[in-house]
Amino acid sequence: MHPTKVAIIGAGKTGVATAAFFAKRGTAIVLTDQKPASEWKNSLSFLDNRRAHWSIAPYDKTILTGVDLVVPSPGIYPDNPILVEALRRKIPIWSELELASRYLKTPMLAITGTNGKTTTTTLLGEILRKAGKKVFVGGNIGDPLIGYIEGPQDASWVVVEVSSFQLQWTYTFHPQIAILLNVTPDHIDYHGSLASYRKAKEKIFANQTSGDLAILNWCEKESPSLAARSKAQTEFFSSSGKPEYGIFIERNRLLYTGADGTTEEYPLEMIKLPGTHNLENVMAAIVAARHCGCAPAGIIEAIKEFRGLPHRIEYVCEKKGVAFYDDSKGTNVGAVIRAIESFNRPLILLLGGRDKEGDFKTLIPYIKSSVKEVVLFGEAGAKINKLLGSTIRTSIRMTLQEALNEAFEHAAPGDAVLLSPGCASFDEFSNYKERGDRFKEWVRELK
Ligand code: UMA
Repeated sequence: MHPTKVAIIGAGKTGVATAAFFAKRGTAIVLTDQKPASEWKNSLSFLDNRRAHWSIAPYDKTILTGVDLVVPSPGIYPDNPILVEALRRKIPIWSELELASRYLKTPMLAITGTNGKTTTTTLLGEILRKAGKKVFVGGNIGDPLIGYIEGPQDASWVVVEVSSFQLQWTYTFHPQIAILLNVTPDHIDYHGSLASYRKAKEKIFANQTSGDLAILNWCEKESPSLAARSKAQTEFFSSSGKPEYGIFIERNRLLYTGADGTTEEYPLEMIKLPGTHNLENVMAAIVAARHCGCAPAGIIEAIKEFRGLPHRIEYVCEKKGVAFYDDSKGTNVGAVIRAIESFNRPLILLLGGRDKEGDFKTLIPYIKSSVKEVVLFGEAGAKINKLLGSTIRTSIRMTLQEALNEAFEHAAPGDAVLLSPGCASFDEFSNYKERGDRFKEWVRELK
């Protein structure tokens, strides 16, 4: 079906890319957004240069007049009155992911899950590139897939991070390789219940057939029934226990057994990212990469070089046996807890910056169980010191660089120094990125 008039709801990244796609095909376009048009219409001025038939409609059901397709942006909830009315009138509703996959000519590797999907998507992009393959990496990670369809479609694989919002309005979406990393409660306000959220996630497998591959987490209790329902071949990744096909941990290595009988070994020491969740991300990526035709030696090289996403518990380097990690994006207490929990080696934690009224007392049990010492810095240093009390070993320095030097002096081989500040950066830097970049520079200069 090619529509004659499409309604696009939401004029963010998805809406703009979708409008560009339809403009090229001569489809009439009508756009709306809950924000006043004055705030977003300039981002669509390119449509005039393309002589597209387009207009702006009020944010209500009048937009549906004469429309034969609705493309809602991912952030539009299913109970949005315009979508409810479109359903009542039986006007098809497709997500941009559904639309793009109908025109996609390149094999697709899709990744979803509550946590880890951006890391796994990025790593897979790196592994495939290292193996000499041309790759488009996009979807929820940033660049809408529909943008790739506009071009020559000359990649050997598209690697797409997909969210439950994007899966919600899919029907024919069909990745050759699909990964479901994990499902834990999230976005319940959008989906209504955990069951509906899970159902949306599982749509990643809905159209797979026997020539496709589904990659599942062995440690999730729903995986066996999902595997039984899947028409695709299934392989597992496992951080605990041994699946028949897939990858699992044995002593200091990962062992992979493919459904075709191949067996391979991957050294655990190649993984620089901390935490069991990252181990699972890496394992899922290995299984997918093997099925994309990447050789084990290249996969190992790419994983060795992969430092994680910038400023999110990113591995920096090792100095005198001490490993350094940049979690400058950890600007609240919850993020600091997640970062601490990712490590199973002694930690020196760098905490401080500009206070955002964080409840630092909630850190105490986590610090007591795995942190050797906290070095505080910046405007909030003294306040956090008071809140943590006397049972924790702390020291205070004025600046982040002084705190880093102090941490390095106190660290022993085998320790990790983690910048997870739990505070904003504005007392010393213009933003968290600058803070993280400077931290990494200073770490590399340490003697
Ligand atoms: N809008 C409405 N009505 C609403 C909600 C939003 O009119 O009820 C309008 C907003 O005013 C805005 C536009 O819609 O102008 C924004 O649309 P959007 O929120 O869907 O955002 P996009 O810019 O299109 O970005 C989307 C994804 N956003 C969401 O899923 C919320 C981006 O993922 C994604 O990178 C991008 O498409 C490209 O695929 C972001 C995200 O937070 C990173 N994703 C969630 C997550 O990872 O947890 C799912």
